[in-house]
This record gives sequence, C-alpha cells and structure tokens, in this order.
Amino acid sequence: NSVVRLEDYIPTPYSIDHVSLTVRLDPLETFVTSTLSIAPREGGSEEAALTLDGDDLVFVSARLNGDVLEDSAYSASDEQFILKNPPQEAFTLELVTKLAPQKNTQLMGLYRSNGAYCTQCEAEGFRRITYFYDRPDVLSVYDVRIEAPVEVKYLLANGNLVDSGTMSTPEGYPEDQLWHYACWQDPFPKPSYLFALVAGDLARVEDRFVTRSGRDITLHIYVEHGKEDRVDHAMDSLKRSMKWDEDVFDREYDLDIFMIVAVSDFNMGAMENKGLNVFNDKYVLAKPETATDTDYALIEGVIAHEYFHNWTGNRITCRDWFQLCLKEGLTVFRDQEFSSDMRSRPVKRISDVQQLRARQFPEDSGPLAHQVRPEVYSEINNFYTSTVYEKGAEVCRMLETLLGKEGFKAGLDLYFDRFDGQAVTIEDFIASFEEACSVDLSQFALWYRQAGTPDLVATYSYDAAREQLSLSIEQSCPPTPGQPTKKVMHIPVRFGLVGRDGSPVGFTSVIDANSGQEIGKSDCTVLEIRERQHKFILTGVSKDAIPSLLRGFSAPVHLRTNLTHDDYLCLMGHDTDPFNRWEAAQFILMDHLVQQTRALQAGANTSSHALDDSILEALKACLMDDSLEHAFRAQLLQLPIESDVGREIGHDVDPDAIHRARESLRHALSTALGDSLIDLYKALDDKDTSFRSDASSAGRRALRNGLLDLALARKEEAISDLAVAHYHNATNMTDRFAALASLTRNEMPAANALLDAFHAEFTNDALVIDKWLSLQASAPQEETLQRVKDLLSHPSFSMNNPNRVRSLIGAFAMNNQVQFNRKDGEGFKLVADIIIELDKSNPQTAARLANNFRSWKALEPDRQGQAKKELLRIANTESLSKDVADIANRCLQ
Ligand code: BAL
Ligand code: ZN
Repeated sequence: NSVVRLEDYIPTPYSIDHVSLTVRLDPLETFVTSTLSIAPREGGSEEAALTLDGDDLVFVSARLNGDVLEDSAYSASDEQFILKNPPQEAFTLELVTKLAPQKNTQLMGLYRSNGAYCTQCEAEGFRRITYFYDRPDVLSVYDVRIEAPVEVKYLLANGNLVDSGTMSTPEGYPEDQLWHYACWQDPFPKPSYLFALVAGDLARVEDRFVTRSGRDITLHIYVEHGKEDRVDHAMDSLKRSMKWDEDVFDREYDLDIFMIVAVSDFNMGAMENKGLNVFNDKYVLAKPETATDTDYALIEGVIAHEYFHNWTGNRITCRDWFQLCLKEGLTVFRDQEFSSDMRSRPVKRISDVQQLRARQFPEDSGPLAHQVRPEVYSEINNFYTSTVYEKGAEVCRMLETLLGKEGFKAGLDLYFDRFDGQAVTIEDFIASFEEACSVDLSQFALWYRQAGTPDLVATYSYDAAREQLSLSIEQSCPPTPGQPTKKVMHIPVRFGLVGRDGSPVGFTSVIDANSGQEIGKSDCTVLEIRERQHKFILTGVSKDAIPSLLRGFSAPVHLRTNLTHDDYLCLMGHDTDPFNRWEAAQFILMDHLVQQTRALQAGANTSSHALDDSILEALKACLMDDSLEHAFRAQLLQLPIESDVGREIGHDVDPDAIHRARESLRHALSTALGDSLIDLYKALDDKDTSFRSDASSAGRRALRNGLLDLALARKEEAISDLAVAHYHNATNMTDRFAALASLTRNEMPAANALLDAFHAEFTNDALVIDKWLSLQASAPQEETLQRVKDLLSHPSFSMNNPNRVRSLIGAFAMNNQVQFNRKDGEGFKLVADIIIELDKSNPQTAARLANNFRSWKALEPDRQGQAKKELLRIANTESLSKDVADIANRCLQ
C-alpha cells in the first residue's frame, strides 16, 4: 500500500489561480466544464508535466488556450489527467468530465440526497468532480455556473450570487423542459476541499445579521420541505456564533451571504465550505417534541464549529493534510469556548473531558494511536480522529493555560495577521505564539509529535515545622506504534491547596526544586512540568493541606497521586475548582469499580466489596446541595462508563465483569440513597410544560432524569411505574426518551411495549428513529445481538444512510461493551459482516465502524482471539477499500 509522508512535501510546479466551472446537472449525466488559469510557479521544476488528480472520473474532452488538444499531448484516465508539455507561461486548460451523481454511493464528490444534489469535497472529493490539484495548498478564486431544470429550484455554490435566470433547454432534453442557471463568485482564494454545490427543491428559512462594522449579511438555512419548523435553534446558534467570534476573537464575516444546507445523507457531521456549509440534518433540525437537550447542545456546538472555520481553516488553511489539526484542533477549541460561554463552563468542561476519555484515550492507548500531527498516512479520511480533533483542542487549551488569556490572544492575532490567505503549518502556528509572547515552545511542540497519553505520578508531603509542602511529579509516556521511546514533555498542571477542613490554603512562594529557583509567588496557579522528575516546594504553607492537581483538566494526561481516599473525599466536598470536585468523585468510584472487577474476575461474588459509607455521604451531600448547578449534580450521578473502566484496568479486560461490577455499584448507590432520589426527583418537577432549551432548564431535566435512572437500578415495580408515567406525561423528547432509555437499559418489562409505541409514533421521523435504533443496540442484555440482526431488515433501517448505520451498528460497537465484546465472538462477527458489506458502497463509513476494534489488544485472551479472527477476515477480504484495509491492518500490527 502506498503511503504519503510529511517529509516528502513539495509544492506543485504550477499554480491554478482561477477556476471557472460550469456544471450542467443531471442524475446520470452531469457535465462539468472546468476552465483553469494555470501558471508555472516561480522556482517550480521547469517543463515538468502537469499531473492533476482524478478519482472515478469519466474524461470527455480537453482544450489548451481554447484549442482542442491532440491525443498525444495528454493522457487521461479515471485517476489522472497529465498534460505532457505544458506551456512555460500562463495558460488556460479546459477539461470536461461526465458524472452520475445518482450512482455515487460513497457520498464523496457530487451525489444525491433525497433528490437534491450536494457535494462533499474534504478531503479528496473534488477530484471525483473534475481533474485538479486536489490538495489544500493550491488556492484559487472560483466562478461557478450551475444549470438545471427549473424543478431543481435552488442552485447554490460558494461566495456571492452574481447572476441567475432562465436559459434555453440544452440539446438532448425535452424541448418543453424549462431550464435555469445561477452564477456564483467567491472572491476569496480557497483550496478545492472547500468547494461546494447544492441544488434542489428545498425549503428556505431566511434571517440576517449585521456585523460590527455595519455590513448586512443574509442568512439562509435550507432544509427538506416540511422541516422548516425545526430551524429556529440552528439559526439562533448561527447568529450567536457570528457575534461571539467578533467579541472574543475579533473575527468578522466576510461574504454578503452565509448559507447552511441540511441533508439527510452525509458521511460527516457537517462541512465548512466557504459561505455554503453543508450539514448532516442531525446537527441542524430541532424542535422540543423530537430533539433532546443533548441534540440542542450539539447543534449549537456544530453550527459554531463550522462557522468558526471561516477564519480557522478557510481564510487560513492547511499546507497539507498532515496539518489537519491546525484547523480542526483550533476550531474545536473555539467551539468548546463558545459553548462554555453560552452555557455552564464547568459542566461543559466535564462533558468535554468525558468525551476525550471515552474516545481519544482509547485511541491513544491502542494500535491506532497516532500523533496530533501525523507524519505518514495511507488514507487521509482515517485521520479525522478524536486525536486530531479533541486532543488537538487540548493542545490549544494548554497553550492558553501556559501563555494566559492575553498572551494566547496576542499569538492568535499575529497568526491571523501574518497568514491570512495562506496555507500553513503547525510550525507557523507555534511560531506566532513564540514571537508574540517571547517564549520558547520547542519542548511544548512535542505535543504535536508524540502520540500516547502521558502518565503523571504526583507525590506530596507536608513538613509542618518548615511550613512547606513538597510536590514531586514524575512523567512518562507509554510506547505507541512507531514510537517506542518518548522525550520529556512540557505539561501545564493547574493547582491549588485545600485545607483538611475544606478551606482554601495559601502559600508565599513556589520553588522549582530541580533548579533551586523561585518560580512563582502566592498567585501562582500553574506548575510547568518540564523534567522527567520535577519537584516543587511551596513555602509559607501554614497548615496541612491537600494539593488539588490538574484543575480544569489542564493537560490531557493520566494522573495518579499519593492522595488518600479521605483526601479525595475532602476535594469532592470542598475544592473551589468544580472540575476537580467531580474528578475526585470519579476517582473514588473508579477505584471501587476496578477493585470490584478484579475481585469478580478472581471468582468473588458481586457483593464482595461494599461501598464505603463515607463515599455515600459525600455523594449525597453534593446531590442535595442546592448551591450546585443541577447539570453539575447530574454529572456527579454518572458512574464512570464501562469502556473507561476497561482502559483503567488496561489488560486482560473482561467486559462482563466490568458490567456486573458497575451494575452492582449502581444498585448499591440506589439502595443507599433510597427515597431521597425520588423525593428530589419530585421536587424538581416545575410543572411548567412550556419548553425552554437554555442550559439551566436542560440541567434541571438532566438531574431529574438521572435521579429516575439511578432509582430504577433497584428494579422496583413502583419506580418502573413512575418511569412509565414520566414517559407518558413528557412534553418534550428529552424527558420522553430518558424514560424509555432508563426502562430499556434497566431491563424493565414495561420497556418493550413503550419501544413499540415510540416507533409507531415516530415512524416517519428518521432522526427520532435513530434514537430508537441506537437505544436497542446499546442494551446490554443477551438478546440484543439477535435484536440488532432483526433490525437490519426492519423497514426503518437502511444500509445506504450513514446515520442509520451509525445508530444501529455504530451504537452496538461503541456503546455496548458487553455485547460487542461477547466471549463467543458473535458481536465482533456481526460488526465485521457489516463492515465488509458496507465497504462495497461507502468505504469511509465502513472504516469508521472498523475503528471500534481499536481496543481489542487489551481484552482477555479468549476475546482477543475472537477479535483477531474477525480483523483477519476483514483484512483478507477481496477488493477491500484502502480505507478499511488501513484500519484493519493497523489494528493487527
Ligand atoms: N472539516 C470537516 C468537518 C469539520 O471538522 O468541520
Ligand atoms: Zn472542523
């Protein structure tokens, strides 16, 4: 398999400064005429052939400076166009290709979704439309003319609309068929991956935004007919995003119009094409009866993310695909900050760290581990990963922690000023901060180059006589594929001291014991760990105190400490950092789950390891503490998820034992907290049936639903009845689905009838049916395997729609640790069968599913054997795509 290496980067010998595209739309015979203004680059290799990328293209014709090319002057295949002896001065090349969007099942390039035409070009989809230098460092100005029958009502492309009207019917079409056209100009040079075209009979919702310099921007959201009533939240999120980027980062929108189109067939979540974002409808459509609070929050975050790309990604883009984190990590950081400002910052941080641990940490600790800025790939689509996105965002957050808010803003301002309109690298990004803040970030830059989650071991001791607290932090980073040894990293550890009575404790100075230098005074909040073993002394500590470390999860590391159980209980009850209050509870619960799982694996019964009363008291105190936000209290109720427990154990993992341990802990907590759960649940019913989607209302619902779920762990009929009533009385999808999910996951007999009723009520609402599919696939019971197999032939399921596949099979593989990892191997076999089948039509989505095998090496030997068998079966499948082969082979290495 051919691979691409960062070290081999060279610019193209020619630039393409202008692209003029005419696209005549037809489901089976779309003609694309692309006229390219090309010039040799200064310093480019003289008289080099011009080799343009193609993928699955049907070549029609070529002209050079207006003249038809002789056959001997070029070669054209489905994968390449080569102009053998290009002129050594500026010239135009006209290329015509023919496409069949209706037959494009890969959903890359130009395809059809519910009758509308749409495109997806990132990373390498433009080459499925026309021959081009399909790489991010070739920036061109685009003019696009779209032609179609008038039934194809809206004709959209990037930029500003400059002309539209009716046209004569093209040859070959019925004379009475009326045609029209639209011409778009995008003045901002862009790489081909940001090209977009959408055309179809859609519904349009209109609004406007006035920028801070007084420019009036037209906002359009296009959806399928009948869904116009689900757009308000997306439109409101868009306007808030536009305002926030002006207020916080001084970034103003630059075109006259901003468009969002929601389509129902989409491989990704959404796409930031210049001025014309295309979205998976899941991240646009919401109304209270069909979308949950989680959906509302996700829509807000994804709308913001795509909008923010206009500066971080579009105005400044990546030199090559190795630099993907340059735009993605930074843009995730920006959308996380936006959501923190719109909602509760601590609650958002906890939820982001939960995601990071659930998705990125397993990737970083298994065979698919890779650097935030990878150095080699065989299929770039497989690097749209949690490491590039979420760990990439953590690296930006660490920069902000190290440089302070002002320093970070200064670095970013310099980056925007210096590189606007260019395609750049991580080195350019880092250099902006180094220059703006006069710091050396060479050691910090290892975060981009070294894979793996660093381990920190912190040991503290208090010397009452000297009034000193000493803290020693040792760092290491486990080996990852291709990186057996690691260099010492630069890690920011935010910290504070908490007295044993719960009060904050001060200090007078911080000494770096390795160098003997004083590095901070009483206002120091961040320790910069730069040595393998780095020791600090805090002086003037007047009483014994507990160090609260890694506040706000200031670095994406795995931390162990010599803090005692009682120390963690104290932090849980009193830390001024809300994240560390939650983290302390998680630490205690995780410790219990790990011990309990080990005992079960060794043959003990489920009640072998009782939960300490002090933990129960501490949890109850937090739960009942009205000074804490509802959403935060709901997060405290969530036990560590099963895959996190598996990762913590690390090897010889038995998912059945983990599940039993976790269920037993839920039961114990539910029993011990007793009536207080239901009392609080009832007290939180505000009887107000009008729906508000704000964070505070959502928090109240989250806590109420969490309490009901935990109460159901006791599996009592009376509580089941309460949950059934909760379902029937619900006036919004959040409450209704929460009741259904709790009854299903807790295996209550009432669940089945409600699942049927739910399906009957929402049969025609695909996004709601996705929830129904995914809930059933996530249920841990033995029968789930057969149920998932049955659902594959259910009329509500379709293998052609990525959302349906992710909801059923993705949820089974990702959220159902017990059934996916079945000891008999049947879970692996089911997922492998689907991967092999789906690979024939949509390799990208198939490869995403294959990622779920990433933790197989940590399983106990029997399950490892079963997983390996299926991975080998996938890898040995004939005509396997590059996408799936890459994942299967890396998993097996
Ligand atoms: N650029 C791909 C979709 C996204 O990250 O916004
Ligand atoms: Zn993005």
